[in-house]
Amino acid sequence: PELHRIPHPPRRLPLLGDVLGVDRRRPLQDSLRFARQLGPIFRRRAFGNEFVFLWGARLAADIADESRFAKHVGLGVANLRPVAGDGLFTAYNHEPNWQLAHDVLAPGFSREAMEGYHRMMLAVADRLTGRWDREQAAGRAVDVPGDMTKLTLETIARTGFGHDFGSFERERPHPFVTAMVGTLTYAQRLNTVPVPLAPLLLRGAARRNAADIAHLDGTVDDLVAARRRSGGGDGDLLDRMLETAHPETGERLSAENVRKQVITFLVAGHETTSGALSFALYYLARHPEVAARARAEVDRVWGDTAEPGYDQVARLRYVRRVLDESLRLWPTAPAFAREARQDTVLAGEHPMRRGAWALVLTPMLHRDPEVWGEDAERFDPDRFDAKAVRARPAHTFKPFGTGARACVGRQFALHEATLVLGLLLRRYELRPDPDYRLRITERLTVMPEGLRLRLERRTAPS
Ligand code: MNH
Repeated sequence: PELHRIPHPPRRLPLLGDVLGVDRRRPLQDSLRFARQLGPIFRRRAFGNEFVFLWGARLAADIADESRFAKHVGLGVANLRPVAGDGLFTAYNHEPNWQLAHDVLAPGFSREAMEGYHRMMLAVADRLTGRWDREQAAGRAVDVPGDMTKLTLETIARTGFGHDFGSFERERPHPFVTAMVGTLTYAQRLNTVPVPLAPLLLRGAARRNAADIAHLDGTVDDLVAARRRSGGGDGDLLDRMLETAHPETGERLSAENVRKQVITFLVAGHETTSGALSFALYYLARHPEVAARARAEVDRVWGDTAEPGYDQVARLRYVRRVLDESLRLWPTAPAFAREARQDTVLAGEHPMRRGAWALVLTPMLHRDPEVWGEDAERFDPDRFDAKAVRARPAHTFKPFGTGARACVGRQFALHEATLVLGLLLRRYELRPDPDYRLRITERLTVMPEGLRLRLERRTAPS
């Protein structure tokens, strides 16, 4: 966008830019603070580059127009190219492998496919409750983000790739997770140093990052080799990647592209869902009246069926609203970038050249008082009842991004998370630590830091 009309922080340093008072480990939370000071569109300068952020509902709705704007692969997403290459999430719009992989893999998220994953999701959730039962019996608090990460990694690995990481059989995170967290953290850190100096300033970190990437590659190559030896799974994502030809062109994914897709889906398929579940459990523990209502719904809809069926998950309307409201306040992929496809004027006000881009700051879009009211900071799942949703303008709730490049795993994530919240609400009462204050860890994604809960087993009805 044309910059001079866009506000920026008042005190800028030469060369360094808007770095006063910022926390290099929390770039998102700094941007949220700037957003509150500077309004619906603003810019931050870092080492000579200007980055435009927007969050006002009118601007966000206009930049969602797919005829004039598209996904921009920049900043954190671009920094992940060495990890995920031309995989679905990091591919440039013009790369042919995007359309090819999209067409081949999207049917892996159809309703029929999802129904097939349901039993496996239940089986993984069973391992979580097994662990939580033991922790509860021993009088220990559970590590919410840690255990949600075990759950969501096992779920995507099992449903998508027929693979078992054995996360619940270990105390510490699986080395795949440690390597993944390393690469996400590194990709975020790259944004906080001048590009030409990165090799110097981040030399040690760059070496560790290369080792992390090698670990991810190695894990994936083993997994693919095992599948090739066993000669095919049951039509899961990995089968699609390896066997399925494009319905029209007959083209297949190359071996190198498969490697990037497997990494992409193992990472994108669990990290953000883990955060979403963790925030939802945080809010449920903090709002016993909401938890009671959600639990009553689970009891009513599921009764005492041992294993809820696929259709019984979608019927948990209120639990789903709890999840939506958690994703409103803390969308776990907290920004996405959009670029102009041609010279255009954003919202009738900001001229943009072809290729110019801006970041949509979702947590602020989701708190715009003009859309969500003066109490936008308050947790209230009723904002997502059908009537309230109909009354809201389009493009005001965007936790899964927008347009052709929006999240392909959305239904997968929502089904998994609603199912697991239902199972946990039915089984436990959640007891928060009264001294816990929400703190957010950032590694491109967001997570509640150090969240632990105590559990009580419910006696009825299960
Ligand atoms: Mn997901 C793209 C958020 C769960 C796989 N995802 C996106 C984008 C957002 C997003 C935002 C768009 C990013 C951008 O515009 O640059 N995703 C989420 C959230 C959750 C989530 C908040 C859980 C909650 N995502 C999942 C799951 C999977 C998945 C589960 C896979 C099983 N996501 C993807 C892939 C893309 C994506 C793949 C890239 C799609 C594309 O560009 O074609």
